[in-house]
This record gives sequence, C-alpha cells and structure tokens, in this order.
Amino acid sequence: MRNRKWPGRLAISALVLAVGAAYADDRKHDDTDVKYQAGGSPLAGEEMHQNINPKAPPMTAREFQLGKDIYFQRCAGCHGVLRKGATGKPLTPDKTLANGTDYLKVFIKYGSPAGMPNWGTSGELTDEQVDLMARYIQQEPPTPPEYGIKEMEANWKVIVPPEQRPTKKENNLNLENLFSVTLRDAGEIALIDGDSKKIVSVLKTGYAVHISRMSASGRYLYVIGRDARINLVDLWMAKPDTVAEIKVGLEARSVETSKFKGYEDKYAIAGTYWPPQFVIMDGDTLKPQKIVSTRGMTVAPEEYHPEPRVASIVGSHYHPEFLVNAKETGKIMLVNYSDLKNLKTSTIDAARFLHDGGFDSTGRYFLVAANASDKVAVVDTKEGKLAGMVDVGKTPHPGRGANFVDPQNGQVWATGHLGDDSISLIGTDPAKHNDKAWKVVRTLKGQGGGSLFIKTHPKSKNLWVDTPLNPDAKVSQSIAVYDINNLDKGFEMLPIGEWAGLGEGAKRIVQPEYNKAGDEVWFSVWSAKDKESAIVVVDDKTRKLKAVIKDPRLITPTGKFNVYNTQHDVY
Ligand code: DHE
Repeated sequence: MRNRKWPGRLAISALVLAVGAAYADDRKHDDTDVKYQAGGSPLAGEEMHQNINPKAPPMTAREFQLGKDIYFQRCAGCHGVLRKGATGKPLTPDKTLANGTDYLKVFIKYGSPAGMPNWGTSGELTDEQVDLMARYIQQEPPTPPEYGIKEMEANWKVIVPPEQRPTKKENNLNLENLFSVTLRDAGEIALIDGDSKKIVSVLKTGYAVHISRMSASGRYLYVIGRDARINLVDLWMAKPDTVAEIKVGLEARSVETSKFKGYEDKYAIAGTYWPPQFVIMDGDTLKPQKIVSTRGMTVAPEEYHPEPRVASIVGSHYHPEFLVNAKETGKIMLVNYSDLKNLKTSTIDAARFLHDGGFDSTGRYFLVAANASDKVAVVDTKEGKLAGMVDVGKTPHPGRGANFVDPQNGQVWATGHLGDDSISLIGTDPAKHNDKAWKVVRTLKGQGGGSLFIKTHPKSKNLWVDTPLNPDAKVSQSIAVYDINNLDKGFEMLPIGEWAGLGEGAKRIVQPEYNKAGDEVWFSVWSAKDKESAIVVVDDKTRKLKAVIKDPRLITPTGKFNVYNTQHDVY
C-alpha cells in the first residue's frame, strides 16, 4: 500500500478531504463525547523508551518529544497508550506507514464522520502540528515504563502512622455534611462545610485530581489524581489532612475501599490506565500488597488486548470482593480479597468499553455503562453473575446513576448519555416487577447530548440531569430537572450558570450532588483555570437559588462528594 501511486493517494486524500470537510462543521456538534474521551494524560511528561523506525518519515528528538506531548494530551484517551486502539482505531506503524503522511494529515485536519475530531479545522492543532502528528504516528509508539511494587514503594509515604492519629474526632465539623470538591486543574481538593458553605481547607492532591471515595467508616477520604497519586485524608484531625499517600502507576481514575462486613476499610484498591493493572493496599496506610495485571482477552470476539484500562471499581456488600471493570476488554473481575496470597478472581464477560456506574437502590446490583458499546451491564453482586445487558442510548454516562420509583414502572436506575439527548430508566426490581427488570422501561427526552451526570435523593421528588459537554452554551450552562411524580411533563430548565453571577467563561454546569439532608443540590459551575468558577446551591423543594459559593481558590471545580451520600451510596 505504501508505494501506492500518487494519483491513488491523491484520490483517497481528496475523498477523505471531501467527506471530512462536508462533515467538518456540523459534526463539531456531535464529537463532544469523543473529545471528552480523548482527555489529557499525565504520561506526556514520562521518560519512555523509543525505537526509531527507519521506514518512518524522519523526526528530530525535539519533534518527537512534541509529538509525544500532543499524543498523550489529546489522542491516548481514544487510541490507547500503545496506540493499539481503544474507542479509537489502532494507530500502529503497520497501519499508519501504509496510509502515508499526506493521507494522515488530511484525517487529522478534517476528522471523520466516524467520530475522529477535526483537530485542524477546529483550530485545536496548527498545520505544523498536524504535519508533526502525521509523521509521529508512523514512528514506533514509545513504551512507558511498567510500575511494580518497587516503584510504588518508592512513591509511598505514611505521613502520620495509624497509631499516632486521633483516637476521636478532634474538630467540630459536621463530617456527614462535608463535601470533598475536585479542583481539577489545580490538582487540589477543597473540603467545604455543607452547613456553613465555607471552605474548611484546600489540600494538595494528584495532578488533574479526579474522584474522591469514602471509607466504610466515614472517617477517611481517598482521593485519586489522573497521575495515579492517591491521598488518604483523615477527617478526624483538628484540621483534616493527608496522612498517607502513594503513586500506584502513571495514569489512573478509580479508587475504592473494602466494604464487606468484617473487612471494612481493611483494604483499599486503585485501578490504573497505565500500566493496565490494579493494586490492593492496606486501607489505613496505602502500603501496596498485591498488583494484578488486566492484560488479556477481550469479550467475544476474543482477541488479546495489551492495555485494558481499569475504569470504575466498587466494593461488594455481599462478599469480600471488589468489582473491577476493565474498559477495553469488557471484563468485570470479582476480586476476592479474603486471602491475598491465594487471590481468587471470577470474571464476568460484559461488554467492551466499561466506564462508570453505580449500585441499584438495594446495593445488590451494580449497573455500569459500557459507553462506546451503548449498553449498560448489570452485575448481581450476591450471585456473582451478569443479571442483564441493556441496550440504551448513545454513549451512556451515568456517573453512579440515579435511583428512584417511577410511578408507572416501579424502582428504576437512570442514566443520561454523552451521544444523544435521551435519559434511559432501567427497571431494577426483579422481585416485584420481574417483567421490567434489566430493561429500559421509559426514555425521557433531555436538553441535549453531552450529559455526564444524573442525580436524585430518596427524600426528593426531583431528577437532575446535566449536559456540560453540549456545544450549545444555553444547554451546557443550565440543568434540566424532572418531577419524578410527573415524568411525562418533561423537564424544567434552570439557568444555573446565570445564577452564579460570574464573568465570561465556559460556566459548564457539572455533577449535581445532594447534601446529607437531601434538601439542597450543589452544582459546579466549571470554567477554565484562568476564569472564575463557582458552586451554586439550589433548594431542592422550591428549585430556587439558595447560595453561590465563590472563592479564588475554587479553580475548575468539577466532582463534589458529600461524605454521607458517598459513604452510603445515596444517589
Ligand atoms: Fe471522569 C468518574 C474516567 C473525564 C469527572 N471518570 C469516572 C470514572 C471513570 C472516569 C472510570 C468512574 C470511577 C469510579 O467510579 O471508580 N473521566 C474518565 C475518563 O477516562 C475521562 C473520559 C477522560 C479523562 O481525561 O479522564 C474522564 N471525568 C472526566 C472529566 O473531564 C470530568 C467531567 C471532570 C474532571 O474532574 O476530570 C470527570 N469522573 C468525573 C466525576 C466522576 C468521574 C465527577 C465521579 C462521578 C461520581 O458521582 O462518582
């Protein structure tokens, strides 16, 4: 293919150009989910081994470094660290050398209707950068280092040993109504007192900090950054602070602790995107104990995948098990932690591209989006089996989802979608409504695509659905809210971005989160690092503005985790 005649290559390029250009404008509106998946990666700065491919177009060392930075910031999320493909196609030299530089330049510049963003015409990459990337992806992919116990222990610190920690709570905070707030681009979290709405403290965490999870006890906060650094924060200290930290790899998204009776917080677990593996640690010190690779075969059609990234992880309440979701293979591993030396793991074949998910209202069933497969897998954590596989809308993205009683269909769990404006309600009550269990029982029409999170509360009659990645500012800067008792009425739109009273900025409204009482809903108003952001608090009964939290330290607030609701899976 490589020595294809010039006219052939020109024809292909012209075709891609025509198709790309035809779609370039209006497709901008539907590749939000692809850009979202192609998020930044901390691997850009990592030293990597590099083979020079003599057949590839020459690059200087500096050009190669630039190409690596751009690849890991923009492309790795979809095409994988080793370029073997993930939600995006493989970009290995056997394929890219055959395409050649001109063809690749057109593809990168104009994108494709299949979802490749138009990096050039959208202005994200200059022509020189497009040329650089077309040559870069014909080189051998650099391989980042592996990360074993030696590397983890070299990046592990117990700042306050357990025996020196408070034996009782030493502050007068209402911990159950404390919020851990991700300050994404600051690499920090803000601890905000839910009662006073005041920032209690801002703690340094990992790069592009991602999520917080609670210990079973409600005393410890586990915070993970995209750079796979975990902070263990003791909320009983006079001033809550980090008491242990560890870096468990080069890139990560999820952390959890053991929740089964008798094992509460005995172990913590973190899953990494790179290397593709998970590690079980001591819950109170983060001492790494057991590393398990996720490399292996995908669900049918079975083929080897070299980098199945670990997506969501939850601790079972029925067995001493972690449910570990591997994105690219579509496998859900039930990892039994009762004997780490003789680790027992059973594996459920779900669907490829597992991402985020949450429990049903009973805490028995775990529903997880296989987002690029447009499905939701349902795991019965009591029986250790797949209870259902549900076809939903385009690119479901539930966060942990929302549990409520649909007046016509009984207990349901709901998810919004990145790729369309639907909201799928899945029946979750096989005992009383077996005919509706693990099926979409109702589809609501939302404000638009680009939804990331959906939330309700057992004491509320409201269902809140965000659309922060919708390209229309009116939609991304507002929230849709439904009356659960009258879902047919459709949604009311609340202009949360306007209520924040901020200057210019994206003001994306992201991730509704309730307070402990269930009578307030907190929304992040997420603008860029150099713009003002805020948190808006809405009264859940009246749906009126209750408070706006502004502070120069609130840089790019995104996820908010109320201690009580996160500890007890209230959503
Ligand atoms: Fe997240 C959860 C992965 C981008 C905010 N995100 C998750 C989970 C995964 C994941 C696997 C589930 C963790 C769990 O439950 O154990 N997120 C990814 C990505 O790979 C992706 C698409 C690209 C990236 O660069 O990371 C990505 N995520 C984002 C964002 O850009 C968001 C909107 C802002 C931010 O802070 O980074 C974001 N993700 C969140 C939040 C949760 C989350 C708030 C937890 C939701 C919850 O209620 O539990």
